[in-house]
Amino acid sequence: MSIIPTKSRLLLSLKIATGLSSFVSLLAAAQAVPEAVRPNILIMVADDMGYADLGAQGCTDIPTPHLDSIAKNGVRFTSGYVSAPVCSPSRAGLITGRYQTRFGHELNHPLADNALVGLPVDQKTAADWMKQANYTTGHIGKWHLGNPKLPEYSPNARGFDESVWFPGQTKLPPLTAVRNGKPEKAGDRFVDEAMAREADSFIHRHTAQPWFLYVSFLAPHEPLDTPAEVEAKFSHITDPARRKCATMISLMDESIGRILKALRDSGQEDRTMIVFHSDNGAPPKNGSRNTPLRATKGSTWEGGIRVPFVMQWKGTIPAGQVVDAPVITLDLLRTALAAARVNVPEDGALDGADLLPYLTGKTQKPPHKALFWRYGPQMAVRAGDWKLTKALDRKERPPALKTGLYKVAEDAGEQNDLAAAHPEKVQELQKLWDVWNKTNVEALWSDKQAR
Ligand SMILES: [Ca+2]
Repeated sequence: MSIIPTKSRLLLSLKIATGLSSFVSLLAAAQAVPEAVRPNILIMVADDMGYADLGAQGCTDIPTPHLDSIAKNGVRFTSGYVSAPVCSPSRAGLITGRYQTRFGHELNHPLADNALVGLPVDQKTAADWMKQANYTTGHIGKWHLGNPKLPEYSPNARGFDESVWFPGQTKLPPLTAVRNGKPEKAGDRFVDEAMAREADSFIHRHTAQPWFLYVSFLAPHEPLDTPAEVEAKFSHITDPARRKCATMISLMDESIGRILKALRDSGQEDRTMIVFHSDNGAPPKNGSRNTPLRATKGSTWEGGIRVPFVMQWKGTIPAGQVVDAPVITLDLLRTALAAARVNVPEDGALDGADLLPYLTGKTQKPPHKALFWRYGPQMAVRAGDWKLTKALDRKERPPALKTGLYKVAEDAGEQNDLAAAHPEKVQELQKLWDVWNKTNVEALWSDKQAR
């Protein structure tokens, strides 16, 4: 059986037979995405980029035209969440489509990429799911789901046909890329540009069969490494950390521009679902900003878990949408599987929602009744406009856990604690969280950073 869907084959043979490429392009556009086409899935993730640092979200000192183009061509989620406020558990949630607290991946594992532990091997990853659906699967960039040098935790062992891992120690030359387990030197001037070059290659090499590609950038996480000639463009920014952050985000955005161009040049733009989000909010010191959200990375205040989040799928998801309904990165796997026409058993295998019915106007019902977080002693639940949280604000001295009830749909900065005025709401949300928490297990390892 051919791996090229019927309508694609038809268009391809028309194109070859007639040479009327403009006619075929028009025909393809008119049909939007043909039913038989299973889209490519491209998920791009920034590391520690704050909610405010997106042009489409009002940022004025860092240009992000390519990220903004994704929002313009598709959707910008104003309440887009990750499932944890730090790197590793956030990625564990994204890559499994499950609350990572269900399987103990609650905290950053010790020693980062040198860990002896990692994403539990009994957990099925997005790459495993997509590979079963005959997708080609690729990983490029950061990993942080276990030591990639250990056979059981490497990206290749977790469902990825191809992996180019970039260790995060530095973003400047000399760069090391670990391709399918074998280290090699990369000659690029900045690590995110090296990732874009790899993604460009992947996209051009895989045009016949649908693919799933996870591009995991290192910007703007510390260290604040920047090529001097690029940083010079931001010399008007006086705060050094902000200047370096602007440089890194700008370089990442240009890298994303190269990846989007590869999709266009290879004729795959309309059959690719593209997502970009940050893996957690900005930390206190990398120059990125969460304004107007409260607090930072490492907390279940909004500044830790609400992130820049945009998505496009031309011809299927209507363009120019700004969606305020809460969504979470756990939704991405289920949405990708729905797009790939994979049936998911209703046995609790996945926690996310398929976003397509909501984004295409087939339903007005928001994707979620409630979203939940547990991160060590911190917790949060968001249901509709409301959020109940017990969280740590690292900017306060001394940092201390605080509880509060906020109408976050109106009070994104979590300034107005309504717990005393609405005890019944506190009780309702706490009960929701308690029921959800019964599905969680104890953290598999400890992390003193968690509080
Ligand atoms: Ca991170």
